[in-house]
Amino acid sequence: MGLLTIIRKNKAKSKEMRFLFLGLDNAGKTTILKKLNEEDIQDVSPTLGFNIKTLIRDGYTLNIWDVGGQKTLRPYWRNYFESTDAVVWVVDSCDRMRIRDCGEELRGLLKEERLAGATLLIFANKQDLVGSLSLEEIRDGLDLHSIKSHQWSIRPCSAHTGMGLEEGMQWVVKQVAGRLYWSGLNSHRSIIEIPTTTEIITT
Ligand SMILES: Nc1nc2c(ncn2[C@@H]2O[C@H](COP(=O)(O)OP(=O)(O)OP(=O)(O)O)[C@@H](O)[C@H]2O)c(=O)[nH]1
Ligand SMILES: [Mg+2]
Repeated sequence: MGLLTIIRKNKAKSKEMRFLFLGLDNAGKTTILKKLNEEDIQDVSPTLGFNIKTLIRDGYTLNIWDVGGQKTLRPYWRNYFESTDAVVWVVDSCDRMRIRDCGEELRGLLKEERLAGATLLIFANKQDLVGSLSLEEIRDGLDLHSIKSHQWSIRPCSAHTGMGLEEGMQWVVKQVAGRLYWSGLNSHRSIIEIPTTTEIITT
């Protein structure tokens, strides 16, 4: 039995996944996680260290690390990279001023060797607000098409209304499960999903 098969079998027994929620400060990471966990989202304050949440989805236990995104905290992100199965990159769709910064931080992250195999979900959050950037604007602002190293998908969502959250999580769980527990799914497929017209781009 090969090493990869043994690892897959052990992982399959525990059915656990490790997710890392990252993004600039104020993007909505903590609010998204609270909403997914059916907690009150009224009084969310900036994360100065990290939060851990455990969610069960599709029979898998998701151990989720939510790390503060303030500039002074970003150098500490690397402490959380080990054994990460998926990165959920949360974007504040109303933060036009920092969309380039956001792209640069994301590109820096994707160069990390320890994240090499991780699936990438980009949540375009705060879509409930008037004037939020469209999915295409965020895709271009973050230059997502240049990402060839990771399997990625960008999804619209709102932590306040809950729109798009479960769908996004379903996608990422399915991709990680496909990679860890099954070998049949395609890898390195990139998808952009737009709420009204769905466009699928395969790179
Ligand atoms: N309208 C709207 N506001 C949101 C949404 N998601 C988050 N917010 C608000 O945005 C602010 C920041 O949310 P947080 O969840 O603290 O953001 P964060 O990414 O965890 O920030 P850090 O912990 O500093 O990295 C809060 O005031 C939230 O209520 C959303 O989908 N819509
Ligand atoms: Mg937070």
